[in-house]
Amino acid sequence: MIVRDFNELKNTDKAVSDARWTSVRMLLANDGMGFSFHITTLEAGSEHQFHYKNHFESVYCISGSGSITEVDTGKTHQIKPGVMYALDQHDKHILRADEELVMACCFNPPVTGTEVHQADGSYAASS
Ligand code: 9YT
Repeated sequence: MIVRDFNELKNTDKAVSDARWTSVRMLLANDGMGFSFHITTLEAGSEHQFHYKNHFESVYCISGSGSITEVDTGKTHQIKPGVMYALDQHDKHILRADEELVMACCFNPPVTGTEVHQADGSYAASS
């Protein structure tokens, strides 16, 4: 069994930050679960374009409020606690945090922890 505490990991190298978001990686590829599990916090007022071409991702809102826009259709969905979205089509999307958003995220395949966002908003496929 693996048991980890967000409040301990947030002060270690398992906490990764980029422009206006921080993500604590609770599970990574080398944990052998077949998915990675992250708690991502997006700053109030921030906007992010992501496109996980090489991963499926599902995201559950723990706290905060904002919206997600599907770039291909222009459709926007409100995000609030209890809402989940799953990028089952590797959907290119824009995420907006009206208030600070805290999200629980799963990636399949799992991220290794060393990925950085490429210019197109994706993470490279792990080798
Ligand atoms: C909310 C969201 O898309 N989170 C993605 C995960 C985060 N960018 C990370 O852990 O790399």
